[in-house]
Amino acid sequence: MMLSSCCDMKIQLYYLLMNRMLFAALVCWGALTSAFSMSRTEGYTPPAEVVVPNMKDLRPEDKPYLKSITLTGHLTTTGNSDFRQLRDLSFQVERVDLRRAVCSAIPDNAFHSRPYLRSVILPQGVTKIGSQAFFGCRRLERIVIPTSVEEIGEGAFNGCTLLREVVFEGAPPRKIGKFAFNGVPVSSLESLSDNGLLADEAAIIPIPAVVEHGKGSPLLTTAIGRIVAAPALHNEAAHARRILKERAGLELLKGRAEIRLELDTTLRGDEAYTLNVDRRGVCIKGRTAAGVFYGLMTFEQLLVSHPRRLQPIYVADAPRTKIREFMVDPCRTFIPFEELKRFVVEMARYKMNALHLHLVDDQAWRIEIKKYPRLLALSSTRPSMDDMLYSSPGFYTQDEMKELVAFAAKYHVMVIPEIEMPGHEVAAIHAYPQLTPGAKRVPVRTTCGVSNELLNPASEFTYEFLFNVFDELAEVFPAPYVHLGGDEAGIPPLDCWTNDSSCVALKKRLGIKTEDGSENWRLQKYMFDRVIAHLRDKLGKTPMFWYETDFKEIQPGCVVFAWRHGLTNAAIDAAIRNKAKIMLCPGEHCYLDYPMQRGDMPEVNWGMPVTTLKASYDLEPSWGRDADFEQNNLYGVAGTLWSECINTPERIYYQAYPRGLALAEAGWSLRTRRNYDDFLRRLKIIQNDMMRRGISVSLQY
Ligand code: TNX
Repeated sequence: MMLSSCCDMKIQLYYLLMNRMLFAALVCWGALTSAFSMSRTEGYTPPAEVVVPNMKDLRPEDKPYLKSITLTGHLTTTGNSDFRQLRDLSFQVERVDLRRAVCSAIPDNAFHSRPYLRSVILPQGVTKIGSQAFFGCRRLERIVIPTSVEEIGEGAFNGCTLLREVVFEGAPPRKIGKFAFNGVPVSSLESLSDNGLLADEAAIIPIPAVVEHGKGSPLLTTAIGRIVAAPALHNEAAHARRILKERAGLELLKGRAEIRLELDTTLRGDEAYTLNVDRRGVCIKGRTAAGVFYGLMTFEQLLVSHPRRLQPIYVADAPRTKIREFMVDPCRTFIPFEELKRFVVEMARYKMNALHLHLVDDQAWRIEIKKYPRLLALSSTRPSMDDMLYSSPGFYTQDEMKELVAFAAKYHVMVIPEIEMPGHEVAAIHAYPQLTPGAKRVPVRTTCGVSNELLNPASEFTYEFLFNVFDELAEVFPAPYVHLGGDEAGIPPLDCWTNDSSCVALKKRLGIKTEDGSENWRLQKYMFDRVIAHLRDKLGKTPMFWYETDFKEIQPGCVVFAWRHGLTNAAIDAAIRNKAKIMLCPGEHCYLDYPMQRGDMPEVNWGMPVTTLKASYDLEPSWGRDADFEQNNLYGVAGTLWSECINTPERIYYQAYPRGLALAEAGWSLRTRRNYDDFLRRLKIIQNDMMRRGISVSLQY
C-alpha cells in the first residue's frame, strides 16, 4: 500500500480517533439508557422467547438472554443488520425462526460459530445461503433447506458436527461451494460438496529460499519404513511420525525407505534447514532442532498435495527475520486454554515462532498472580463489551501457562507474556485502587477505546506490584522477552499524572522542569527505567514495548513495536537512533482485527479501516531501509489479533487467516522469492487444506 503524506496520516489518525470516540459515546449512551430502563423495571425477568419483526424491535438488555427468537419482518443484511445482531448480541440464542421473515439471501458468516444455536428455520423464498453462514455451529441439529435455495456457499455448514438432519425440500441446489458440509455427520452429503480436490502442484508457505525439483523416480510414502533421528531430535521424530499418519495415513511403517533427521552445524542460522527427497527417502538437516522442525513443516506441506508419491526435491531455507509472531488478546474476549494450544499448532505450520499473550487490559486481568488474588477474584470477568451486553469470564492459572509453554515448545513457538503499563490497566486498578493516583475506584471497563486511569509512577506500591508480578511470571514463562505495553495511556496521553500531587512531587524530585509537554513522558521514562532494570538485572529478560513517538528514549537492547498507522518511519528512526530493536506490526499491514474488506467481519466496530490481504502481503520488513537496519535493528513481524470484536475462537482464525500467511511469508521469505500472484496460487491450496481441517479462513479477498 502506498503511504499517504504525513498530513493525510494525521487526518486519518484524527478520523480514527473521532470514530472511536463517537462509537464509545454511542455505546455509553446505549449502556446508560439500558441501565436506566433496567432500573425502572425492577424485578423484571427477561423473556426467553420473543416474536418481533426485526432485531431493532427488541430491548438491548433482552438480547443477551433470549433463547428463542422469531423474526417476521424484512431482514437487513449489511452493517448492524438483523443477522449481525442475532449473531453478536444474542450470543446464547438456541432457536431462530425466520420462516415468516422476508430475506432473499442468508449473508456470508451470518451465524458464524454460534456455539449454542440448535435450530434455525430459514425464510421461505430464500435463494442463497452465504459462505460460512453456519460455520462451526457445533450444536446445530437440524436444518431444512427450502426448494427456493439455489446456492449454498463455501464452508456454509463446515464444522457443524452435530448436524444429523439436513432436509432438502426439493432437489439439492446445483451450486454447492467447497467444504459446505465438511465435518457434518451425514454421509449422503459427501458427494454433494467438493472438499477441494488435491492440487497437482506443491504449495509451500512461506516460500523457501531455494527449491530445486529433481528428476528420477518418486518416493512412495508407503515405502517409508523407519525414522532415523538422534536422541536430541526425539520431539522432531515424533512430529515426523504424526505427519506420516495424518497426511499419508501410515500407522505402521514397513518399507525400505527412511526419513533421516540430522543436526548439521555447518548450516547458517539457528532456524535454517535443508530437505532432500528422493526415491530412497527423506533427509532433513537443521543447525538446531528448530531447523529440523521447519524442514518437517515443509515436508508436511509437500504431502498436502501428494500424500502418496513425492517427486524428488531439494529445499534449502532459512528465515529472513528472527521473530514471526501472532499477538492474541484474551482480555477483551477470553480464549479458553485448549484453544491457545490449537492456535499454536496452526501458526507453527507457517514457521511462526512466537505467541504473544496480551494478558492484561482495561477490560480484564487474565493471569493468576498468587500474591494478588484480588486480580482474578474481582477483575477476570469482562462484564460486557460495547453493544455486546454479555460477559466474558475466564483466566489462566500459572500451571496452565506452564503447560502451554511446554506444549508450544514442541512446536518451536515461544510464549511471550505482556503486562501493560502505565495504561490499559483499569482491571488491575479496579482490584487494587492504590495502583492509581488518588486511589480512585473504577469499574472494569466495558467499552473499547482508551482509558485515562493509569498506574501511579510516584507510588512505591506500583513498583512492588509490578516487580512481584514479573517475578512470578518469570517462573512461568522462560522466554527471554517480556512485553510491557506502553501504548495509549490516556487522551491526552499521561494526563492523569499532570495535576496529581504525588506525580507533581515526583517530577520536582527528579528535577523535571520542562514545560513543553514532555514532563509526563519523562515520568514514564522514569517508570520504564525502573521496571526495565528489574527485568534485565534481576530476571535477565529483554523488555519489549509498543512504541509511542513522544516516548523519545529507548534503552539499547529493548525491542519496540511499530504499530501506529503511518508512524513506522518515526519508530524506525527512533530504534536506529537508540540502537534498539524493532518489530513491525504497522496497522496498515498487520492489524488483523480489522476487516479484510468492507462488509467483512467484524461488520460493526469502532470505525476500523480495512487491512486487505494484499496490504498484509506487501509488508516489506526492511521498510525501504538499508542492510544495516535489517542486520542491526529489525527483529521481526507481528500480526495483532485484538479481540474487542472477535467473540469466538473460530473467529480468531477467521481474522488471522489468510492474512497471517501473508505476514508469515513477509517475515520468513527472501524479498526476491516473493510474488503476490504466486502467493495467491499457493494460498488456494493451503486454504483448502485449512478448510478441510475445519479451520475458518476469511474468503473475502
Ligand atoms: C490499539 S495497538 C490498541 C489496542 C486495541 C487496538 C484495536 C495497541 C498497542 N493498542 O488496545 O485493542 O488498537 O485495534
